[in-house]
Amino acid sequence: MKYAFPDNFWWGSASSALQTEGTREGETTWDYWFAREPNRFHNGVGPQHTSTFYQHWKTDIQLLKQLNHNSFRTSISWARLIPDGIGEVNPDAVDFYNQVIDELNEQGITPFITLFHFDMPMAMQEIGGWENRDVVDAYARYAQICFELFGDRVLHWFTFNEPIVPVEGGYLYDFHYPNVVDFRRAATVAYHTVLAHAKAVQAYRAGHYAGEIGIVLNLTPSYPRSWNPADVKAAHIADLMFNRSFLDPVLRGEYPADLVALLKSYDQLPACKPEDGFLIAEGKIDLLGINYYQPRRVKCRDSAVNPQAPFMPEWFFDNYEMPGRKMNPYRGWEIYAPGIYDILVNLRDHYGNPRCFISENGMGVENEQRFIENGQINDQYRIDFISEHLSWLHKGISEGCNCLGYHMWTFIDNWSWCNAYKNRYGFIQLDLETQQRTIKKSGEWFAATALNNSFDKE
Ligand code: BGP
Repeated sequence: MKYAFPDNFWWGSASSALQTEGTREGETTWDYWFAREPNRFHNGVGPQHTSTFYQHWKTDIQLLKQLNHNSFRTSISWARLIPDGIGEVNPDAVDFYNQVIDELNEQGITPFITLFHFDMPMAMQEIGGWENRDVVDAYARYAQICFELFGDRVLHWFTFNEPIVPVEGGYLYDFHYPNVVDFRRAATVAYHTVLAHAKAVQAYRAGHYAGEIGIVLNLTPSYPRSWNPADVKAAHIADLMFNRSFLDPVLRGEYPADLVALLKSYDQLPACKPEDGFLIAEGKIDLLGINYYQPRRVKCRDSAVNPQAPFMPEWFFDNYEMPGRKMNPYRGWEIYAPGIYDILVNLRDHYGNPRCFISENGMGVENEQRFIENGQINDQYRIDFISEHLSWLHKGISEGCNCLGYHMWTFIDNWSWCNAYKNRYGFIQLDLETQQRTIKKSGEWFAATALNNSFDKE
């Protein structure tokens, strides 16, 4: 069967500043943490060893072109642009981002720019990070500076990438700095991130810039083990905590009442100011980026909660291992392509069918060298993964969902936070020793699909 996509469908990929650029003036939480606990990073490889985009941006953009990208998302590094977070703008950073943006536009590749992709300037973390409302204001100033500097040529802005991940990693589950385990502080961080998002949207609207502004959320559809009411309730609470805590404010301009009531009953609500509600209502977006990697399967808890243990989302559900699920064993994530369709249908039916696109989807695989044939990685598994997801996305579009594009994670194999270079996601293989780039078979497949605006699949 032929799967054809609407005209002007966005074909591209995503990356982020910290994971690709390398060499940087401003310190981030990642640099700080790596210097203290290198053992937390796979093979002790830290954020200075990335795919050298700062040096190779021009040839890398040529490669994007070869992959027939018509759009590409990356982020601006707040710490590079304003090394102490709040002070002077670094002119070298302005030059760098101007060159990248201009070159993308010249090559016919529309730049999609994220303002914050997990890379908190250390100077901002030192004053409390997202727990401090001064950091919210500093971020709003940074966002406004970006709009002024680049807003004439960047028409698609994203305030945050996966804002729940620093909440989970840094304040609940110990996989980002500052390695706190405290739900109330996590809720404060999440809440202040929403305020920061809303302030950036407000500034963007006030400046009457030419483009649109949105956010990128990692949506994990929450599937109950069964239709038993106890399982359904567990899935509902997981959905409130992990999806709707950001989805509702940015699309509806308010939090779900039952999430607020639940947290209130456990005394976990952050401190709110009366004017916050108006601000959040002004944070409604033009465009939603959806990162989809895996579903969340849950069931009602098997055991009673230990009241001495820290309050956690898992007080309300157990994770459920569905028999027969298909796994990506390298990342430990379930592969479930229909999830992409379920997300789009949920947005269509419950959120007014917003303009949206898949801003990340992908498959990280370890030791891909074993698949080299005639000098090229034959990653047929990645082609199968993409085409399967695209076929479900196609079904969503054919049923009226407002999905405008598909971006893969990622372009060139890059540095993946604590996993460093363990799993490779790229269309292009990176040789870590020589920094040589070689297009994988999936890159060729994607280039053809983008060129034809369609692909064939049985
Ligand atoms: C997303 C992030 C990316 C990227 C990707 C792959 O959550 O937006 O930055 O890293 O996941 O995940 P990982 O690198 O953890 O394997």
